[in-house]
Amino acid sequence: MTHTHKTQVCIIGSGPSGLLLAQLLAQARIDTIILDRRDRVYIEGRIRAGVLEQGSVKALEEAGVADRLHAEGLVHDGFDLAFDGNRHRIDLSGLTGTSVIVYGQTEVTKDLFDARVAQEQVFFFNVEDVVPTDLKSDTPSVRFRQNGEEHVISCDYVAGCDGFRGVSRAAIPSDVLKTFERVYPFGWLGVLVEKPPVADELIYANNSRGFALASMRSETRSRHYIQCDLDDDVSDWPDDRFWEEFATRLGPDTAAHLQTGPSFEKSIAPLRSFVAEPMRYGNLFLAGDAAHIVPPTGAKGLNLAVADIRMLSRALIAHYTSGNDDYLDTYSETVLKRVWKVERFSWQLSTLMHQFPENSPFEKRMQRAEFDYIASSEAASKAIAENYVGLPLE
Ligand code: RFL
Ligand code: PHB
Repeated sequence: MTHTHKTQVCIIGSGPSGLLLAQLLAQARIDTIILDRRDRVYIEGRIRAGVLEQGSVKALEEAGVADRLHAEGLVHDGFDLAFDGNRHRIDLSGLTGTSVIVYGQTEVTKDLFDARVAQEQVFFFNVEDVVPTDLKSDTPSVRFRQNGEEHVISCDYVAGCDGFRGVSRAAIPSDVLKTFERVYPFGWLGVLVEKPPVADELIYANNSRGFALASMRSETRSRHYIQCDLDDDVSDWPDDRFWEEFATRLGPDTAAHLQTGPSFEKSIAPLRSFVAEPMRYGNLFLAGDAAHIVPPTGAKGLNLAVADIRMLSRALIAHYTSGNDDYLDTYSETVLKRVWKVERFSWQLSTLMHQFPENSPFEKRMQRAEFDYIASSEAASKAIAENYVGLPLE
């Protein structure tokens, strides 16, 4: 027996993109169903991004889920770039008049889940074999299995918010979809530790042994990363080895303030730049990691997902409240313009701040010259600052 369901927008994926879209649509009384191949505990446990642009904060306010963020988030007015021991502060507030907020993706996800559960909205977790169909028709549907039972959801629109390895992008025929990709020759090893941060602000460091980032989740919890080899495993990095390498890369002056301790999370993520075009096929709309990936160096992955969702929710709300489809029709084109600018920034900062095995002595000198230029030029620092705090939506 097949269970049938009906909704206005079927959202595939319950990460930050899918959850935020559902909340913004709920505010406009638009009905949604969310499905995910994992469950809430698993999704909330994924340790990922940590820095929110003001535009992302505004979207969370509009979704009615920003109270804890305002109470617990840390406002950051700047961050440091370091190069072989020299430090240069990017004064975000002074250069742009704007700051960013340090608040973990895990917390954003928790707040969104709480809001949706409080409204008794529909989720299907642990679903399998999700297949979006009839996407070019006015009555698309999404089929899936849960606990061995078949389900089909008929809807007006499908939102593909199912991340880089989801099924939504794959539902676009290969003669329509164009993809662009750069895979970086290293990964990031990240640890969480219950110790105060090294400094009040984030430090991104390029050292001859590789990149390091000193970040945080609160005044008592730190999140640190180092560049590692792609074939490294977390078991290659016991805590002692991590702390020694991290301290070396930060340099003695900064490392003097480093408090070490046992890590309670340790993971390795590959670095990739990726864009899929177009982000619409019939009545399927892609958003977030389902359509694009950035390397984490500019802290843009989550913010870019939120920016997509702001545009997609605006378009769906215009359709349902005034019958105006202009925003739906221009969604892919408008969003992709900004996506490419953010891809450029993330690629540029990643290229500046990492050690690339293939770099010649000339390219290493170019990296150093670029750092020296940024450190000596307000214009160059401002270009970094305005990208870091977030470009306008359109
Ligand atoms: P997500 O968070 O990947 O959520 C997608 C959801 O879809 C579900 N799903 C499916 N559901 C149903 N059917 C299927 N066939 C499905 N396939 C997948 C998944 O279970 C999941 O729940 O995408 P979303 O919502 O677009 O959010 C994007 C952000 O999560 C992402 O951009 C950032 O986390 C990227 N990112 C980072 N960004 C930063 O700004 N700073 C970071 O430090 C940072 N670290 C990271 C990251 C991404 C990582 N990934 C994807 C491997 C570290 C990692 C490890
Ligand atoms: C983090 O705290 O996880 C973080 C912060 C800044 C980045 C990437 C990750 O650029």
